[in-house]
Amino acid sequence: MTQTVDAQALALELDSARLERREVPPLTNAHAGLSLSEAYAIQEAGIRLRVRRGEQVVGLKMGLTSEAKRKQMNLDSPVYGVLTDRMRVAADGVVRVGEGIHPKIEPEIAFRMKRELSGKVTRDEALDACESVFAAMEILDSRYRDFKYFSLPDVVADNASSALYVLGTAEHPPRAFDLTRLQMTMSVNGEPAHSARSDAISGDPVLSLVQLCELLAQRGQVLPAGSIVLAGAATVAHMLRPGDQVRLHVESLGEVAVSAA
Ligand code: 0L1
Ligand code: MG
Repeated sequence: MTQTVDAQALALELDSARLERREVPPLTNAHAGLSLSEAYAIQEAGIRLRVRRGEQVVGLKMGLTSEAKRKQMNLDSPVYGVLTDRMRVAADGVVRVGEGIHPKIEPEIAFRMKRELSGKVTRDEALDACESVFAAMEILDSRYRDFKYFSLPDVVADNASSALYVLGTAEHPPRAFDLTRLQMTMSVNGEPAHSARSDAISGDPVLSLVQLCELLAQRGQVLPAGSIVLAGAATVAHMLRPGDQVRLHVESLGEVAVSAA
């Protein structure tokens, strides 16, 4: 497909906004016809910038996997983004709100892959390729003004709003539990803030892996062995404020927490 935008220049625009912690208008304001394929090319150029500065790609995230989330953001289909080692916050660590633009946090389930997965795979094949499953939270931070008035290509170009993530320390064999029926509750300052069952994630978090492989295949890519995959949020995201103590409990998988400063 012909590229009509300068992916490198637009990636630099978003990268500078992230590093300087400032909001920018959605790319589609100036590039109304931005396609999803061009948006992924911008995302890839943005990741290359980070890798050139020493970051290592460690995995992928699926976004917009729950109906609640798609409604919240007024966007209609799942997307993926890339995770690097520097985006990881230690379990029980601190997220500095002032180091982001307008960060939000959301409850997720994550997988560690033991084998590469590519193209069209079945649920069983996806599960067989997983090493472990665990609780996780994603800290999102759109580079766009007000974190909401954007389109699917805008979100994809902005690495699906990735900022940070925190992984639970208890990893479990992927077939140890029915992953569609786990109760997930994210509490803020000791009060339950958002709850859902794990099938709110793509109907089944394992199907997020299946969808991710299909999306990657459209770009001629595979899901590498060793990757961490955030399967997507089960609920809407919570806007982080300094002082927030956020804890996610996932039935059978355990807990993961961070505090905001
Ligand atoms: O992980 C997500 O669901 C985020 C996808 C992008 C939309 C947003 O920024 O909330
Ligand atoms: Mg997410």
